[in-house]
Amino acid sequence: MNHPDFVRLKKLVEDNLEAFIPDVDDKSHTLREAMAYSLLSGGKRLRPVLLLATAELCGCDARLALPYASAVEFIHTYSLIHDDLPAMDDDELRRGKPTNHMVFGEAAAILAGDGLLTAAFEAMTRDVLLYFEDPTEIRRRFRVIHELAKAAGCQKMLAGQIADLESEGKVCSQEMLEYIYINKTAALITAAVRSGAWLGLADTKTLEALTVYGESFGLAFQIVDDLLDVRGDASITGKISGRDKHQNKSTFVAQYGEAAAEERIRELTDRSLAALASFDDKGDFLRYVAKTMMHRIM
Ligand code: GRG
Repeated sequence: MNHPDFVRLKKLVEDNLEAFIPDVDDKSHTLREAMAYSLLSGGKRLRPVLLLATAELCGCDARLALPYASAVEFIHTYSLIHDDLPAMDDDELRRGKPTNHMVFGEAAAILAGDGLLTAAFEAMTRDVLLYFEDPTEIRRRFRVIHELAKAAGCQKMLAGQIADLESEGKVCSQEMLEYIYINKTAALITAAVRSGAWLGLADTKTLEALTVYGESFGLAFQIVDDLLDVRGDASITGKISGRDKHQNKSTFVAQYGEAAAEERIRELTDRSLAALASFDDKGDFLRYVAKTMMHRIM
């Protein structure tokens, strides 16, 4: 992703992310080290960049959106740490480095994930406290907190994860597979896109268009991730390839093949672009992100 806006927004995220890790006592420095290890070990920063981009698109200064952009990356990183644990996907490599539990042990990795999830809500609510006298300012921030809580919670990301774990070794219907992908992956991406819109006080039509964009792009993103797992090069993906087959995962590619996966990615990308039809050139960056993601595998 070398679009100047991606580079600019990613830098803004990276320059500010560490400051949102709460200070900890010297006696618990391992916890902070484990949190910082995963948070600061690279990653595309896709979700926070999307949040900042839609905030700007809807008229909110990206700097004001930083606590929320950081929060979404904290939540995403927590999910990766927990997903890599032996009790879940049992992975050894993430973002090109040993996974959190390989370095700090399982107990510390669980706590680092918990710490990041909690810190996300601490960062956002601390920001709300700055605006406590102004109902409009509070309302737009609370919308985001509610949005991210729902996306990370038991109706979405966790629902997708449990269904994913329970589908191992089984053949799933396309409906079930997409249920898993929509919740496990697309929900947080959609919430990031919608959060920027809430911060910009977007109207209903804009919010609906961005929701369709986020859902379609998020679903395509997971199918791309499946294809990369089959075709991938660990030096590009930062993960060991072939893990889905090894774990007997029920993925779109495993069930329908690579050509069908490519076709579905194309359809979903077209749908995400169509959702931006009324955005004129202000939607160009979001169009770029959707197309670039599709071109990772085609
Ligand atoms: C374990 C709480 C918990 C939730 C699990 C999101 C999730 C649900 C697990 C993470 C592992 C996984 C395969 C998620 C699918 C989404 C995905 C493709 C994640 C990787 O996202 P990228 O490519 O990663 O944006 P970087 O490293 O660039 O941030």
